Amino acid sequence: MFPVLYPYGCEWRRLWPPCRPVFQAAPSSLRCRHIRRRIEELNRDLEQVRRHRKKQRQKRRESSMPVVALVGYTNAGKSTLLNALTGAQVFTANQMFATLDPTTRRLQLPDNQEALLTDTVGFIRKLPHHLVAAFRATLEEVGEADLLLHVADASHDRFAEQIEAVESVLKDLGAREKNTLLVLNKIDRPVDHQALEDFKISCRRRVAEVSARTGTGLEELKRLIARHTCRQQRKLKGWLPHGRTDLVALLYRQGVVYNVQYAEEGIWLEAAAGDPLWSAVAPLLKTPTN
Ligand SMILES: Nc1nc2c(ncn2[C@@H]2O[C@H](COP(=O)(O)OP(=O)(O)OP(=O)(O)O)[C@@H](O)[C@H]2O)c(=O)[nH]1
Ligand SMILES: [Mg+2]
Repeated sequence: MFPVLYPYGCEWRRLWPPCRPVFQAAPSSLRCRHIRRRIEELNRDLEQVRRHRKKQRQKRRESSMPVVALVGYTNAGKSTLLNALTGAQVFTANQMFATLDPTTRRLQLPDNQEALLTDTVGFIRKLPHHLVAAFRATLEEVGEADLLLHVADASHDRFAEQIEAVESVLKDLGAREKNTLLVLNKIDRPVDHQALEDFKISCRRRVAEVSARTGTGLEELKRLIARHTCRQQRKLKGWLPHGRTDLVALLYRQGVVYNVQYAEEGIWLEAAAGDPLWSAVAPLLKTPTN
């Protein structure tokens, strides 16, 4: 059974009480043919979007930069935080589901580290099914991320319930055990300090308190992200051949460099990097023999 179609571009809820369906007057065979054609077109479009996203994810993997995904209840301030951290200009609004398409931006971290920061569709307790397709992209982003930044609205009187709801969705996605950092946002607004303190004691994990609007706590948040993403990286220690300063430059940009010394034997390197940069450098390293 095909659904009734309403005029293109109209969101039916805005048109309530119901407007007249476009195809109401058309003969049923014509209606079916048109609907089938439209479904085929939409499926083709969706397939193209999927292919494009797959390519983007592939590129990200190759770049070896850690991927950080912003997750959280709708309206928690994820997109505002993405904008504040990266200087992006993603659409934000005081409404549910302002974001329907994940956006990724480069994030500059302390110690010359870089990461990719991805926005996602907000979670809620029960997802309306016209949003399931948009949400699928979020699931893919969550699955690929090295670190999840769980953003919560600390000024909301039900912030603890919202955090719980998001954690339950993450559990359903099998992402509960992922490396996650809880970010309590909107601390510039009046908050229930007692409830917040109680929550922090009961949740027993590292929490960052920030205001994406005023910038409070963002530098500390970047340091925490750097530390968390660094854990994903494997250590490199040894002598690189003389000519490979290109790899040193790459490690400065995409990994963490602890020590570099240029000597007669080559370039002494102590660093950390994620795959595939680690795989590119490690075979070239000569480890010291005692
Ligand atoms: N006062 C205050 N308002 C904020 C802060 N961060 C975000 N907001 C506001 O909260 C509202 C929601 O922000 P968004 O960034 O769109 O929230 P989101 O989590 O991306 O929402 P969805 O995309 O719908 O899931 C907007 O009106 C923002 O201006 C903050 O730190 N302080
Ligand atoms: Mg958003």
